[in-house]
Amino acid sequence: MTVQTLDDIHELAQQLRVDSIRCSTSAGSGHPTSSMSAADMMAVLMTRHLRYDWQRPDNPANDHLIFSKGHASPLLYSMFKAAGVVSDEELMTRYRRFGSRLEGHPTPILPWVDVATGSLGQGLPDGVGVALAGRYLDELPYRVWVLCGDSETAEGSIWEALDKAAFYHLRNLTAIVDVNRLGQRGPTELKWDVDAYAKRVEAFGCHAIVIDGHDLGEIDKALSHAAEAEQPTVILARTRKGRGFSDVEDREGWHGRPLPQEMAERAILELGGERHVTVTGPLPEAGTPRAWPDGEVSLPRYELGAKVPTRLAFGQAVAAVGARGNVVALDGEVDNSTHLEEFAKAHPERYFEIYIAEQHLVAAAVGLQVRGYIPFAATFAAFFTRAYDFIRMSDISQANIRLSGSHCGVEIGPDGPSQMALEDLAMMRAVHGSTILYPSDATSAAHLTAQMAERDGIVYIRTTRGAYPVLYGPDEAFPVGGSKVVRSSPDDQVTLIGAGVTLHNCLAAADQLAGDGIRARVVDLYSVKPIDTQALLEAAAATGDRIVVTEDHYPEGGLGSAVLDAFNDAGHPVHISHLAVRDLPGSGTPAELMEAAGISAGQIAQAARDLLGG
Ligand SMILES: Cc1ncc(C[n+]2csc(CCOP(=O)(O)OP(=O)(O)O)c2C)c(N)n1
Repeated sequence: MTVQTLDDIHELAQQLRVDSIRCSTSAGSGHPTSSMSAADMMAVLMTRHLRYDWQRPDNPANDHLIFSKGHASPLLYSMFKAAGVVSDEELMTRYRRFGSRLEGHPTPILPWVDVATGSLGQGLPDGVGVALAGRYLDELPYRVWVLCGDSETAEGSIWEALDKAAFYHLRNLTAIVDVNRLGQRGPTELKWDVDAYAKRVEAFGCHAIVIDGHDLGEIDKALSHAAEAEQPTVILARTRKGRGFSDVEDREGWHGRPLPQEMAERAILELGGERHVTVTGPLPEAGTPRAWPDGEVSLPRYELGAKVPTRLAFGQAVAAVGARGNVVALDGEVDNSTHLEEFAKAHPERYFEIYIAEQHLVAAAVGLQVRGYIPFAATFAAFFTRAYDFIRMSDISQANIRLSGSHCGVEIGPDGPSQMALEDLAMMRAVHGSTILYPSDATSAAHLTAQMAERDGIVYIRTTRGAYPVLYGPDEAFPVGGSKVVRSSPDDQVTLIGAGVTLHNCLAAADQLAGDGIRARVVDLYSVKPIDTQALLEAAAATGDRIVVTEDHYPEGGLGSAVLDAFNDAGHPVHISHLAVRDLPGSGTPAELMEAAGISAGQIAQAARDLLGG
């Protein structure tokens, strides 16, 4: 049947409820009541407002629909059934089953899903990123619709997102908050106080519309208003959890519980039985994204021996890579420290200031890459720890994002430990499929930055605050997964491995050892993940398995762990001498702090002597 009138839409909404119950009961898990409260809104949206070509999810003119409350996947997948792209059989037999694309929470394995959700407070921030792309880059009139839970709005990231949406005048963004009064364990903080929500939304600069989320006419009007608003709109819809089945409607204790078979049968009866309505909603008008022309990428060149911080080389290189029209950059209000300001100067129209909101920094990058852009987001490495759940989820989103963390380690000196990243390598190594680059000089930093643009997944570069000598000529190659033997001789006795500032300390240590007649091989491990296992094995073979690894990072999960894992995985376990920051640092000069941490040149040399038995 064709769904046109509000009566037809009511039928569709009941179908969405029935299917949400059927699929979760058949799976034995899922969130039917969270789906039922939002079914009326989603029925009106997909019938009259969501301009989406279901047969062509890659149509650039399509609207975007994001379920920030990803646990309402029964509702989303029931919409896919109603759109005719998922069969009733698949929904009933595959939902939440092993190997199925209909996972417990939505992921982009499904072609109609942009981003993975399920960790609450992330879908709306991601949607802001997509809306930024629509308004400022694609220059297409598509809209971004995001369904949020009311308990979800306790997440600060929701308010970071609304703040940025208002700042960037994202009138193409509509959040629909399903105010069903209940969260997981009971009532939410604000219950049905929709006026309090409205005040908060307006205080953040967005347009608030309060409606009865079960009145189809009101929903229709609100969605039309949202499309015409000058600012981002937040629809605050008062609803009832479990709406449509009296046994569970507005009752506590039914969050995340499928209905037992007998209850499901009664619920389906009360909802008017099974239906198999298919909807054809509006299609987007044809449109092509603005083309951003590509220029020539000409990387900065540095003189051997010149002292240049790797963070500066990163900034200059990313500005150069910005000659490619699809490269964009996002700053966490520290671009004069990370040197991302170089990109801002060169390409202001593809630069987004996110201010001090690191979760949003990552989420906006994820949203931008949904539309095919290549985002580089930069802040102090320490502050990415705050966005770790967003980084973790971006991996599940199969997102391609590039992160640059500056000011790593005790090397930053007087600012003290609050500004020092000493956990970032461990954190980033643990991300599935991530790439981690840690250059020691400006030339390698520039080349690795350029390669970041080419590489899929979560790509992280760790940069250093201080200025150290350029070690490599401008035409040297730095393949990801490689390393450099910076110093060697046929009769090396010990291998010193470092990256970033510790490579310079290793070189100084090798000089000291040479004074004692000891020959040290020095390896620049600029690619922490993937790691150059072959080079490590060769160095171990050449130096009798005598290896010192030194890192400006806590001992757990960093360079030393990466080296040990590589040897272990290669079936050649070794015992290394591992110098790392083992005590809580304070303030001081870089030299004082590295000495206190035991990672200075003198301490590396001593560790080498100890390995050689004297
Ligand atoms: C960051 C995060 N914290 C906790 C959870 C666990 N959780 C899943 S759903 C939920 C309650 C959500 O309530 P609400 O946003 O009101 O959505 P509703 O199901 O009521 O529509 C919670 C706490 C989660 N998924 N993500």
